[in-house]
Amino acid sequence: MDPLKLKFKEKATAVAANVKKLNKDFGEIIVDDVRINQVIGGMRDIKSMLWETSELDAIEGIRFRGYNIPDLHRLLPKAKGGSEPLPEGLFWLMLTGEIPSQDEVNWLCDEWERRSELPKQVIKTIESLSLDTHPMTQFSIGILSMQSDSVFANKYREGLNKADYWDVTYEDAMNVCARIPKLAAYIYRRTYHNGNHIAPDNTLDWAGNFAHQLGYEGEDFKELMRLYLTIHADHEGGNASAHATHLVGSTLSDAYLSLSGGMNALAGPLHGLANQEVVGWITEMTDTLGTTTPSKDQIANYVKETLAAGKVVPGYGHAVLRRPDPRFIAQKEFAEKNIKNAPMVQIVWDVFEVVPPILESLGKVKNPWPNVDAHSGALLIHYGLTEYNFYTVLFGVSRTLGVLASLCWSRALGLPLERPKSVSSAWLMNFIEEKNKQ
Ligand code: AMX
Repeated sequence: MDPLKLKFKEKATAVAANVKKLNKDFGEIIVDDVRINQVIGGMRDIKSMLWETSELDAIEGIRFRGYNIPDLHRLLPKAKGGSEPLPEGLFWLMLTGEIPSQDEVNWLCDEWERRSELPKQVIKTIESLSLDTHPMTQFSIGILSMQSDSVFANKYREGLNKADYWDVTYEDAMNVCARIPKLAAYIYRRTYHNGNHIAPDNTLDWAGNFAHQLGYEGEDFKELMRLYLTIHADHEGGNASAHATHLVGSTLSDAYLSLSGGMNALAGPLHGLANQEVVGWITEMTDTLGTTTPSKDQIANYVKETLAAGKVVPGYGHAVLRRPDPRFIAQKEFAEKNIKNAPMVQIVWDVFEVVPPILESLGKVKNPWPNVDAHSGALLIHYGLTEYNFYTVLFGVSRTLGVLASLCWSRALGLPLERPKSVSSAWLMNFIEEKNKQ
């Protein structure tokens, strides 16, 4: 058994025993109440699912197995000469709860390289799609096209003991994580660079090799990818891509089917597509104003026009967070350290000053602060990755790590089919009528 699988097995076996006992001894204890405005309003805040890999605090932001983003920056192993965390390290952390050593991360990087070949049918499937198919649609279809390779699905068909679900899910998760940068890079080069593909450089780490296969050789861009693919990986279980992956997975659909479901959720403009929307919105603003250096007053007027047209300001607001997203701050710090005089970055910083008071003044926006998507596009533009329809795929490559580490946990804990109760509006009205009679 490989060292990560062995460690995960040890940890998960202990947690599974605790969870079983918790359910048996305290299963009837109430952890939350549900209000009608939560039933109607997208189930915000209802504590109703188990998710081991990360937890989100409205003020502090995300913690992965207890470690916040500055902790990850400090503690996770880095590439030689680099200062950004390696995403391989975060995957190890999410599965084991332990910060890995440099050797452990090197092992994982080699292991993913070993598993990274794309099955032939993937290329055939992607090539059958028209070039104007959105990169996220190509990505989701590409993931599905690998499904016939699922170790879980094939073993399940042969007859698989429940106790072994986690083991084959781990194999699927490792294979998908290994292949996903290659799939994303293939889609990028086919869509924007005439199918001029670049062979992997297996002397590089997972994120560095991804940057190389996209066609970006600068060390700063590789560092950006290491940071980017770390901070987008997981945001507890209730966000749409994580929850969709979990829901599909709860039917015992394998990692490929589950991840594709999650990626379809990520492709929505209120979720992961917001990173492309932000750049689209800024570009429209600078085109309309005829300047790449708009004043703060000009930005404020443009924000007000956006709102008056009944649109959201992309990159701002969050269903859970109530402060500037630490993932936004991490990207801002990266830009402060590595980038000088980038007009789009400056606009992002000016928007950060201008937007919150305007959103606050509406009196209904619960979080006027920037989220992760407000900054990422400006960094990519600076390094020359200007094709912003592709940005959500980058998010998806990273999110794959979190949702598949979680799928391993769900299988190891034996979590059941997810099936919440829905009610009709007539049921709610009747419920109130009955309550009023009491
Ligand atoms: N611009 C304009 N209005 C906004 C807004 C924004 N950025 N954020 C929230 N609002 C509005 C909502 O549309 C809602 O209006 P309504 O009552 O007229 O329908 C009202 O404020 C209350 O919404 P909320 O409770 O503060 O937010 P929510 O939990 O319903 O939604 C989110 C959260 C992210 C969908 C929302 O803030 C939004 O649409 N933001 C812009 C899109 C975006 O950046 N999405 C990316 C989020 C991060 C991610 O998942 N990658």
